[in-house]
Amino acid sequence: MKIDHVTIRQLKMRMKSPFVTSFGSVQDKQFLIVEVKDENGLTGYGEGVAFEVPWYTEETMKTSWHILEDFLVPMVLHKEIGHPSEISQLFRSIRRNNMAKAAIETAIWDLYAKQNNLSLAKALGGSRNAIEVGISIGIQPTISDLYEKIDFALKEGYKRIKVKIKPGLDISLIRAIRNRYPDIPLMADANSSYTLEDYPLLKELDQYNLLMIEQPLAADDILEHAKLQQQIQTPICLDESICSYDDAKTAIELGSCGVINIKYARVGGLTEAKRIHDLCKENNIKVWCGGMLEAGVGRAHAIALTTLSNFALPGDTAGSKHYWDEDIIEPEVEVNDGYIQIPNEPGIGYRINYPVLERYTVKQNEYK
Ligand code: OSB
Ligand code: MG
Repeated sequence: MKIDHVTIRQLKMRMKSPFVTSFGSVQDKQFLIVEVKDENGLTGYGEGVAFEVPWYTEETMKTSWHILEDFLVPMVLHKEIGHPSEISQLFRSIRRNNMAKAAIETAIWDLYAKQNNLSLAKALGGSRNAIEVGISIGIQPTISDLYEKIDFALKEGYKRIKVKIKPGLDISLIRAIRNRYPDIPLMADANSSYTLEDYPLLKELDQYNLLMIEQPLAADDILEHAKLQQQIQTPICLDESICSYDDAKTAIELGSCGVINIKYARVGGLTEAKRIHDLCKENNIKVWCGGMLEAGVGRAHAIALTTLSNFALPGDTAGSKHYWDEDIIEPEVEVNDGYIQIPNEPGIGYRINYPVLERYTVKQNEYK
C-alpha cells in the first residue's frame, strides 16, 4: 500500500469529570488524531494519546507532534508499505517515542483492514464477538464520591473495579471499600508511587483479596518488582514498566509480575502489543487491555486488540459516555452489562463523526 496524504490534528476535549491519579489530574484532554489516506482516497485513523504533561511516560502531546512531523510521517509518506506489521521495524531507528509511533502505526492498521475489507479485530487475528470490560476510577475528593462511582459502575455492569491508590490513601481506602463491597472483583493501581521500602504496607494489602496490584514501584523498574513479588501474594500487574517486547521478556524471566496491562500506545503500536500478548500467552502470564482516557479512535483500536485470545481479564476500556459528553466516533462505544460488541465493519468499525472532530480541533497540518 501507499500513503499519499497524512493529516495530524490536535484536539482539545473536556472530560465529564477530572481524572486524578497519584501524579496529576486531567480534565481538558489534548490529544492527536492522525489520518492516513491512500491513492484511492481510503482513510485510516489513529490516536496520539500522550498527555500534555509527562507524568505517565516521558512523552507529551507536543513531543508526539514533533516526532510525527519531523521523523515518522516522512518515513511512510509515498513509500511502498507491504503490511502494517512492518511499520514497527521501519521505525526502529527512532528510539522510544512509542505513543507517537503508535498514533500512525494504528492508523496504517486501520487503513490496511479497510483496504482488505476486514474488521481490524480479524486483521489482528482476534476471534471474540464481544469483550468483557472493567472500569478505572480515579482518586475522588471523598470516600462517598468514590462509593457513588463504584455503585454506578456496578449498576452499569462493569466486570471489575480498579481504584487508584497512593501513599497515605491506600490501606484505609481499600479496607473501607472491602467492608462495603466484600466480593466485587477489585484491584488497585499505584501508578509508581511506592518504593521497596514500603514493602510492609504493600504486604498488608494481601488481606483484601485484590485481583492484583498495578505498578506499585518505579515506572522504569523491573528488578525491584521481582523482589517485591517474591514477598507478597497479590499478583503484581506491570503497566508503566513494560514499553516493549524485551521489557515483557525481562519481567517474565525475573518473575516481576503475574499480569501485564497491555496498552498498544505505551509499546509503540498494535504489532508490538500483539507480540507481547503472544509472549505472555506462551508463558502463562495473564494480560488485559489498559486505557489512556482515549477518545473514540484510540478506544476502537484498544477494543480490536482485546479480541485476541489471551486478553482473559476485563480491561479499562469503559464506554464513551463514561468520559465524554460526545465522542468523535459514531456509533459511540457502548457497554451493555459489562460487554462491548465487536463491530464487523471494515477497519476500526466505527465511523468518524466529522462535525464533532472538527469542533474540537485546535490545530491541524497536512503532509503530502
Ligand atoms: O495507569 O492505567 C493507568 C489513565 C491515564 C493514564 C494511566 C492510567 C489511566 C487509567 C484509566 O487508569 C484508564 C482509562 O480509563 O482509559
Ligand atoms: Mg496503570
